[in-house]
Amino acid sequence: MTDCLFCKIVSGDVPATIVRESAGAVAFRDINPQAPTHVLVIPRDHHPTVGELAASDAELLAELVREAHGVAVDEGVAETGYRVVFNTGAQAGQTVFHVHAHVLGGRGLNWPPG
Ligand code: DGP
Repeated sequence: MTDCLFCKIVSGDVPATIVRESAGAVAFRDINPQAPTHVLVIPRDHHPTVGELAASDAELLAELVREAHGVAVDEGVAETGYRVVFNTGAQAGQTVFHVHAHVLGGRGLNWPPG
């Protein structure tokens, strides 16, 4: 999609600090980190939400989750604990409608989230 911010990160038209790539996914640091590790994992192809992605390409969703775990291993937070979050819909805080997994770690994370 031409006016999608995260599609532009995939194409290289918008710069980002990319930390990991796979055939179907790209992982880059969040511009406004909420934890010492805060990385976004996105599909190269445009899908708006995790629900739509689950229905249309479940294998690609599995790849996102594998990559999220890979980020946690690379960042050294897999053993201590990390969180994977898909904000879905405006009320849940989704602001960019290109599905993305937030990978958060490196500090204690409260539950329930706000
Ligand atoms: P969400 O609110 O769940 O849709 O998350 C969107 C995230 O995207 C938010 O944590 C901030 C991040 N973000 C927004 N614009 C940019 C950008 O231009 N570059 C990077 N690296 N992250 C961005």
